[in-house]
Parts: sequence; C-alpha cells; structure tokens
Amino acid sequence: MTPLPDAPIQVDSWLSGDEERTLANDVLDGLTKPFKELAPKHFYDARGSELFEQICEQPEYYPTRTELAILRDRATEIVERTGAGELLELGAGASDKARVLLDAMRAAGTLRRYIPLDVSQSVVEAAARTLVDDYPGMAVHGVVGDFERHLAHVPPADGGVGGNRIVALLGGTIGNFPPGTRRGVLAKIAGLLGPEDRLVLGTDLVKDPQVIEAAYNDAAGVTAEFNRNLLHVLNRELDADFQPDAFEHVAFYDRRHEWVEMRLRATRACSVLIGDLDLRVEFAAGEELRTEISAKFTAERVAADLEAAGLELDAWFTDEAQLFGASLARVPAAAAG
Ligand code: AVJ
Repeated sequence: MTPLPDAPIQVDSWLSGDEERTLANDVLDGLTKPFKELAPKHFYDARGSELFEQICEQPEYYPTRTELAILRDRATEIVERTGAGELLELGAGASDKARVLLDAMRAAGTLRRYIPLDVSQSVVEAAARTLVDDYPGMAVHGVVGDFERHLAHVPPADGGVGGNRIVALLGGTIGNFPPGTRRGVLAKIAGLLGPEDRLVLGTDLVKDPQVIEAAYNDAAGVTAEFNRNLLHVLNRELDADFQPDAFEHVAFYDRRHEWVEMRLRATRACSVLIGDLDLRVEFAAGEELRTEISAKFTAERVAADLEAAGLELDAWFTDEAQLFGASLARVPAAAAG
C-alpha cells in the first residue's frame, strides 16, 4: 500500500484503527481477571523492538547467537533442500538471521524475494530499505501485521523456478504461545506451504534452569526495561497512568510447564486508570501481571507439535551444547497441494 520510491519495495499494513481495538480488548480482558495477564505481542512498539535487539546482545541471552550459528552452519543445506527463491519471515525483527538464509539463496542463484512480516511498521520498513540495497535484484514485500491474524494477507508464492519458499519462524517466538494456540498457529502456517516449501522453526530447548533464568534476568537490566516498556505502551496507546517505576521485573523458569514466565510486580499498592477504557485497575502491593510465557522444548515435543499441526519433521539441527533447536518441516507428501 505504501510503495517506497525507487526501489522494488512494497509494504502493506494490516494494522490500522482496529489494532488499537485489539490492544484495548486484550487489556480489558487481561487486566480484569483475578490473575492479570497481557499478551507479549504488545511489547513491540518501536522502543520495544529496539530493546529486544539489545537483549539479543546481552551475554546471558544465548538464544539469538546460538540460532544464528546453527543457521550459518546449515543455510546451504536448507536452501538446497528447497531450491527456494523466496523467504517469508514471520515476526521478522532485525534481519540478521534472514541474511544468512538470503546469502545462501543468492549463492544458489535462486534468490528473488524477501517477505518480512512483523507487528512493527518501523522494523518492516527498516528491513526493506537496507535489504534491497544489500541484495540487488531482490524484491522486498513487507507485511505489517500479526501472524495470528494476517497470514491470509501474505502474498502468495509466485511459482516458477525459484518459486518455492522458505517460511521462517525463528528466535523461539513460537514459544510465546500456550500449547493449544501454538498448534493452531503452526496449522495456519502449514496452510501456506506448497509441496516443496519448508518451514524453518527455531525453538529454545529445555536445559539447566539457571542458564535459562539468567537469560531473562540480564545483569544490565535490559530485559527488565523491555518488560516495563509494556506499561509505557499502555500509557501512550490507551491513555493509562501506570508508573512503570512502581513495577519490578520478575522472570523465572516454571519446570512443570517447561516455560519461562515474565511478570511485572507492583512494589506498592496502586490504582491505575486506563483512560480510553474508562477502567480503573487496582494492584495490591506485590501483585503480579504476567506479560510473557516463553516455552522451552525438547526435540520430541517439537516433532509432536508439528505433527499435531499437520506437518512432518524433515530435519533437526542443534548446536553442540543443545541450547537451541532449528527444525525443517514440510507438508507430508500425501497432503501437499
Ligand atoms: C522473541 C519471544 C523469542 O521469548 O526469548 C526475550 C522474547 N523476552 N527476553 C524470548 C524475550 C524476554 C523472546 N522471543
């Protein structure tokens, strides 16, 4: 909808007025429950996306660099298996992982198009602008949207030689969804895959809880700032009056669910007005708001979730310390079409 000048770039945005309604609905739902909760997708305004990039550079946060190393090792093989000319990246964020796959596609001579989908307009536009320069001849078709709701708006593969595509859901983002929703998301993604296409799915793995907890409690406090940024989003978007300083960052590994939870804990009793909703929300001293779950997987769990979504595990890649896993998955031959 917004063609940028002088470049084979298109950016479509599916977030509009109805986006604020989604946030408002989520807030109304999540903050009026006995156990308060908000979905992690609301972290990612421009500032939140920037803070997440900084998290990825913290020494304790192992997932990003581990996944990047796995992809560097395996990109050629992944591209060979598909002959793909397109990369559709869901929840694109900064594009350094995409670059590893795009480099391999360029080396194979198949590279044609990159389709980043992200909830942040600034992230999609920045990716589009830098990548068209760095990959001459490649088209970028950005989609600003939410992959739970806007997958149907992703441009179709354009077919022909190099028309196969790789759909990438990296970083462990799939772990943000509770198990039932997760399989639903994977099933919708499965619906986008043609017979020769592959899903590349990144998943953080179950491991020593101390290693996991350190990753979500970095010494520099960047994750804490990222967590509290959610309250700034609510203040700005919904005219709320949270005092972010009155909330402390909490992150712990829940062994029973095999996921990390992030919460914001009120350090004192507070009464918050969400202006746009005409809603007053009370927090008792010590009360917590859950802001994220981030599931950790075993290889077996990933295979089972893929199967439940109608996908078949094609290859499983991990690092030497088995910190992180990357799966290649496909539609089973009989079901493809
Ligand atoms: C982007 C969802 C993969 O769960 O590790 C990082 C987000 N939250 N630190 C994750 C996050 C706190 C991240 N994902």
